[in-house]
Amino acid sequence: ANATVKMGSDSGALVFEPSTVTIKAGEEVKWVNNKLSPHNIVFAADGVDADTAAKLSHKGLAFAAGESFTSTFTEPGTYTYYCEPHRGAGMVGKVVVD
Ligand SMILES: [Cu+2]
Repeated sequence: ANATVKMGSDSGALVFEPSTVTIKAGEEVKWVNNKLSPHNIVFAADGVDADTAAKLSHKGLAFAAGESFTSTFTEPGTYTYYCEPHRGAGMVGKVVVD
């Protein structure tokens, strides 16, 4: 993967770390389950069409530490996502594709 994001910080905060990653078109992001599971990845359809958002999302919950998801981003843009169980706690992130 060209960027790796931890789901849950090492210190046990409900965040994606880092919360923003920047990649180039055609590159891949990997999310690795870390602390305070379960987590998932849901892309918002804001500025991205719903089909693309659905394709990038991984709605199945990851429970085990070390479990991971990957998505490849083919189009430049800013993609926002959240963790469904922890959205209210502020577990949100962004992928910037140059
Ligand atoms: Cu979460």
